[in-house]
Amino acid sequence: MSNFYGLVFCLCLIFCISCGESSRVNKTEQPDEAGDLDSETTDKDQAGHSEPAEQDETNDSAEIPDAEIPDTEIPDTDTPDNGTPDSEPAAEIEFERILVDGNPNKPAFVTVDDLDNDGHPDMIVAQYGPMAKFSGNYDIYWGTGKLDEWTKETLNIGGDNGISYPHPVKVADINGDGIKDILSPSGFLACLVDCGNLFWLEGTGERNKWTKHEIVSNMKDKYFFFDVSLVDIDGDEVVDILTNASKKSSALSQDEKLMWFKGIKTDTTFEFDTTPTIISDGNGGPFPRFVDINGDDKKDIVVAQFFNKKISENGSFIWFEQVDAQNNEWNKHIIDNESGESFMLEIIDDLYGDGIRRAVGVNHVNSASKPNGPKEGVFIFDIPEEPTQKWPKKNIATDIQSRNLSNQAAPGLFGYGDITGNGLIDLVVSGDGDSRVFWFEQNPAGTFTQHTLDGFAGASMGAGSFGQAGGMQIVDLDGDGINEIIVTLYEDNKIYIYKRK
Ligand SMILES: [Ca+2]
Ligand SMILES: [Ca+2]
Ligand SMILES: [Ca+2]
Ligand SMILES: [Ca+2]
Repeated sequence: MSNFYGLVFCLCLIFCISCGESSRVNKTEQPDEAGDLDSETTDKDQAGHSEPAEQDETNDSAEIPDAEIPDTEIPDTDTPDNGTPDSEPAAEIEFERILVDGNPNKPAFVTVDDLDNDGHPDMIVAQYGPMAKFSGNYDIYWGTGKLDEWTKETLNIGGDNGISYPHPVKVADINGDGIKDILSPSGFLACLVDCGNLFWLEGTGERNKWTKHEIVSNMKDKYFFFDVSLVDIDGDEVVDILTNASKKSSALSQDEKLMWFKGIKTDTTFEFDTTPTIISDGNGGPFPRFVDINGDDKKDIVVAQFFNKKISENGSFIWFEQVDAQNNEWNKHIIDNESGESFMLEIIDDLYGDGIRRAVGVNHVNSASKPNGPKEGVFIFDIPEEPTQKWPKKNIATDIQSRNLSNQAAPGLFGYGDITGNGLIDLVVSGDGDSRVFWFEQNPAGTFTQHTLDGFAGASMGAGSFGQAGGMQIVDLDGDGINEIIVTLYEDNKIYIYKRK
């Protein structure tokens, strides 16, 4: 571990020395490094050019996450129309690709927040580290207001900064003392070294100095945490943690447990209960969201299910209606059970600019290895008047297919926001098992057109591949009123920002 910390420190030095150089590289468009960006940002269909993916046993191939395709055949009711869109987008959008870090530590996720309150957004990047080491870390990229200038510093969690599979942090003033704090979930898959951990870092007011508070350390029975929400579950006006513990210690042993940890505050102290309240033992998913679905002023929980062995029975996308959170009473409802294993579901108010709330979800399947299974999809759900009924959906993906590798599935993480500046929400979607990153342009309202942001189909894992990408944040990083897109590449080990030309 200490050697690993030394290695990270060395990389920091190299990065800072090369900051100026990397910005010059971007401006002069080095083809070897960046490829021909202009050609990559056109919306041509590249599926016809894909080469068979090669299985590389020796590669670092941590998947995000691992796919288990159901053995039962599920009727494919959502086969997308593979024809060309009815209308071409009004104007072709091109992007400049800016290299933030050409040698990070296998980045998987990013959280954006102005951590030091200097007016410049900072990026906190969850880095898995090389697969063989089973140890990652968080790096802060301190913002300067310029897209090509960031100062990298390892998040100082005290002593040994190694974390097994760190996942995206949440930044908030958790204890209410006016200073920002950080909450970290971590752990993944077989948990060979360390399994699920939850801790929060209490801000001291000094830059990158924190007091660490453990909540869960090396969770028993090999459960791990993907995502956390800081929300008040029980309505006592003290923040709690909503999360989900997933398990996949072997193909036969996987599970989801939806749970929350109560925040306990006195006049002088704040802590989280270290014993969770289990909302569901057996149903849940990586990214639960706390939002009132049925309009009764009690917030409910929506989630995409992944580590569940009976998805077609238990639901690809589900919600838990809050009956009485204080007494832990919730009713499960199935949104859709025909999409296979699924990754994320976001409730988005005013998605089409018409004031109506809808939902966007992605599944996480492999139709190359399971041609009769569900098709890879990006779904828009209408929320019915009576949301306990199934939610009608349409698949807006026209060209996503996982590489034909047993541990891969598509698509993956997505983000939403206005990319083009027309006031309508667009999407950025990691292909994950598909080795491209996509964006979905909304124009006109309610119509999405899929584009490849970067990468090419069928890329082998490793250098140059946009597979297993994370980030997927749409955010204005330089304060010019135009949103950028952050993409972290696990396979290619790069961090990029895409700026609209
Ligand atoms: Ca800052
Ligand atoms: Ca605080
Ligand atoms: Ca509470
Ligand atoms: Ca901007």
